[in-house]
Amino acid sequence: MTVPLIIDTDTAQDDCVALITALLDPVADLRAITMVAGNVGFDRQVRNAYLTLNVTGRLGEIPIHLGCRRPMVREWESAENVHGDGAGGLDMDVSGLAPEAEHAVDALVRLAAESPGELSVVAIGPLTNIAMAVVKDPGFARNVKTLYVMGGSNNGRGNITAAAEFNFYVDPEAAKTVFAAGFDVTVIPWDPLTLRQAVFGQERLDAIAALGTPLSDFFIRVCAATLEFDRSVGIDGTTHPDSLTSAVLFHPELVRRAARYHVDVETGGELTRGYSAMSWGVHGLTANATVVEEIDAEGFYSYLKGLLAVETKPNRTISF
Ligand SMILES: [Ca+2]
Repeated sequence: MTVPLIIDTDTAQDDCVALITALLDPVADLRAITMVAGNVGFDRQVRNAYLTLNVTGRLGEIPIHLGCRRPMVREWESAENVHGDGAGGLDMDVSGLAPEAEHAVDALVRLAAESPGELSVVAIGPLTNIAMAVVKDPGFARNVKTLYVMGGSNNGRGNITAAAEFNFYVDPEAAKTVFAAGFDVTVIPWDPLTLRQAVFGQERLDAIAALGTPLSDFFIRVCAATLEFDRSVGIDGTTHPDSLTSAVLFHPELVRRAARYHVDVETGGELTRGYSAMSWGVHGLTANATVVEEIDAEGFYSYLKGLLAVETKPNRTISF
């Protein structure tokens, strides 16, 4: 059985890897890519999505819808200090390629309404588009089968501040809106899950590089800037929160432990903007989300490595 889905992304580094999973995994039926303001400049993110489609040989097959270019009430803040251009300096001729005329929020609302209860959404950037779809269509949360969110930390450290993970920090109002909207939502947090179980150290990166495929070359290149940043902050490898999010949707058997939590997001704190309060059931709050706590880390790495070993034929020449 295939998994029909939309990926909502701020395409840079591991977002590209998540797109690769959705483009190559036979289980995945990727219906659209929706773009949201996040990691790097908006137009650069679109280019990174084209680069990813291209390396999988699927350029022109998946519609890209452009979404919100800034958070709901705040100014956009980038993570270019972490990701550079988000694609390791890779580039290509994008002439003749055009995103859809339909706005991402309209596409999310329409596609979910066209097949109620069937479509999953993997949200791996700030939650602006998802929240705006909730605002626009009160039936959106009900029409979506499952929402998989990369964001927040489960009573752990942040990455953009001590308290907050980037996606929730950039648009905390959107994140708060989404957790109050009644989705069937699964959360893949930054800490501890990603930091403990989805970091690829040098040995794994060497093994991926040795595959020698267009995809493995692309992977190493796209992850290079983030690897340098990660090492500068004491993380010994590349981090894969976004591809982990899509992977556990396609292969729930990768989840070793998950639990129900009440998740809410701080919008007013002086020091804690974007903090995810994940309450584990002892505070009298009704659970509204499933939070993944532990995965089969070796299985996740093997899964990605297996996909990167696939010999693809890029549609256009990749330059750098
Ligand atoms: Ca992302």
